[in-house]
Order: sequence, then C-alpha cells, then structure tokens
Amino acid sequence: MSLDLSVVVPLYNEEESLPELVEWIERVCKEHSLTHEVIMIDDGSTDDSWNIVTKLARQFDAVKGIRFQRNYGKSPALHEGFKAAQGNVVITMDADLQDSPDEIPELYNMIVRDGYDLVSGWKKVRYDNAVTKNLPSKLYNGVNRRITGIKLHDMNCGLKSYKRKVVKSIEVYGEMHRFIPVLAKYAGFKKIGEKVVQHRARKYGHSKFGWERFINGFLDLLSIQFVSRFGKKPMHFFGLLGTCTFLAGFLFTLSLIYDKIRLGDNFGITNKPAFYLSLTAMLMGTLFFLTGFIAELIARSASDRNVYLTEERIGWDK
Ligand SMILES: Nc1nc2c(ncn2[C@@H]2O[C@H](COP(=O)(O)OP(=O)(O)O)[C@@H](O)[C@H]2O)c(=O)[nH]1
Ligand SMILES: [Mg+2]
Repeated sequence: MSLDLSVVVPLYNEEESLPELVEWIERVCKEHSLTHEVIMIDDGSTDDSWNIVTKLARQFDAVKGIRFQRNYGKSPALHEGFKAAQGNVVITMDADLQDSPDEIPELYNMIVRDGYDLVSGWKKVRYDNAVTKNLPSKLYNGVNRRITGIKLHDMNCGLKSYKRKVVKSIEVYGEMHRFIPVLAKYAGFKKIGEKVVQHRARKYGHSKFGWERFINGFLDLLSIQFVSRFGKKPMHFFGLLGTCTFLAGFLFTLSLIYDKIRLGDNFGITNKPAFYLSLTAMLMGTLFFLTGFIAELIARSASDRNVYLTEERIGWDK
C-alpha cells in the first residue's frame, strides 16, 4: 500500500519535545485522513530521546525510529530518513516544536495539488535571538539568492515538503542540509516554492547551531557551486586559470628579456618588480594547471563519474 506522507524528524537531545510533537503530528494527519509514517532519526543523543522514540514507536503504528551510534549531524540524519521514506510526499520537520505540525496539510497540498517539486517554509516572523540568528540569516539568505538564483527567503528552514522523487535524487552529506533547494535545482527540479509558516519560540532545551554555521554555510555554498559546475570537468576551471596566469608571467619575462637585450648591463633584471611578478605568475600558473590535472584524474576514477539522473525510459521491457 502506498503512503501519502512521510514525516522525517532529525533529532538530537530533544527528549522533552518528542511526545508532544508526535501526538500533534498524529492528530493532524488523522484529521486530514493522510496515511503516513513518522521517521525519527536519533543522532546519538545523550539524553533520554531514544527511549522516548522507542515508546512512541510502540504506541503509534506510524512511528519508526533510526538510531545512530554516535552524533553525525543533521545532514546524515536527513539522508538516512530520505533513504527510508516511502511516502509520496516527504515532509521534514525540526524536533524542537519550533515548527508547527499544523502546516503539514497545506505543505502536502502544495506538492500534490499545485505540483511543486519542493516547498520550503519561510519563518517570516521568527522567535529567535535577533543578533545571533535573525539578522545574519537575512544577510545570508540574500547572498544565497544572489549566488544560486533560487528565490527563497529562508533556505535553511527545517520545515519543507518534497515530492518523493526529489529526496531520492539528491545526496545530503556534510552540512548540506542548508542547501537542499540548491541540490534539488541542480538535480533538475525547477518548481521550487515557499510557504510562510508559523514559527514558535523554543519551549525546551537549547539551540544546537551557533554563529559558526554562517561561516561553514558559506564555504559549503562555494563547494556546491563549484562541484556542480566543474565537478565533472575540473580542468575547465583550473586549466583556463593556469594557462592565463602562466601566459601573463611568460609575457612579463619576454618583455624583461627584450629590455635586457636593448639596454644591456644598465638593466638589472632582479631590481624590477616585474621580475618577481613574472616568477610568481609562472609558478602559480603551473600549480593551477597541475591541480586541474590531478583533479581530472580524481574525477575520472570517482565512483559516480557516470551516474546521471534519468527522467524516464521507455520501451525497454519489450
Ligand atoms: N540529527 C541531528 N539533528 C540535529 C543535530 N543538531 C540539531 N539537530 C536537530 O535539528 C533541529 C533544529 O535544530 P535547532 O538546534 O533547533 O536549530 P535552530 O532552530 O536553528 O536554533 C532540531 O530538531 C534538532 O534536534 C544533529 O547534530 N543531528
Ligand atoms: Mg530550533
């Protein structure tokens, strides 16, 4: 039997919130007659979270749990959840009750009725610390929109819904959970929307992400951009850069040699800034080139070098 909905909940030390969260999800799904499963991924919690998940799994048919042996992070947890999810629509939700399960039906409908591939929540009114969270988040999302061209106000919102196919097509690793819409876009999913969602103050426990996330997030964004553009052809980036830099250095050298021949002993080559510039440029050019070459060799032997996401196949089982 196919399920309408999988709710994926990554959690880390959220013992107090879990029972309330699950009861609420159950209530909403029942009211809207959605057949569903709730997948809770306990990421090596050190509190009582896993015991509570176990109890909930006994109490509710829909609840399933996965427990990591240690803390890996939110992305690996989502990855496992996505792998296990069987619903036609997959909704991710934070475990801390800051996201409201009342949003589930509309998020579900936007996928099924309006045909979105991905809908991201937008915490328009936010109940977090203004200085450490809200302001940097605005700035960050602005930069994100610029770089990726995806018009979302709150890319990193934990509350999102997906067509099942989207979560099966992308690989969330490291700390890439912040950029799932970018991953989805690069996997070919174009219909990405957003929905203003209620946000609630944290009732229990404390936030697990501090200011470092903005630095890591920015580096991750650069990686995603780079890998998606040049991951399968690194030489196109490094080779071009290397060749240009080397050529610049080489031209400098030629002009130095020309001056030396023209001016003879009056021309002290090593006194000229151009001498050092040309040396550095030629060295850097060579290094860029070599880096590109090595990257190309790595790309060639990467296990996913010939993995392409296929939309459809027809006529193969005749
Ligand atoms: N699986 C997993 N989940 C985490 C981890 N850190 C935080 N979370 C969960 O991610 C969600 C959002 O985290 P939270 O600390 O509330 O971040 P904030 O809302 O941005 O302050 C919550 O459900 C957390 O339990 C982690 O290391 N692993
Ligand atoms: Mg939170």
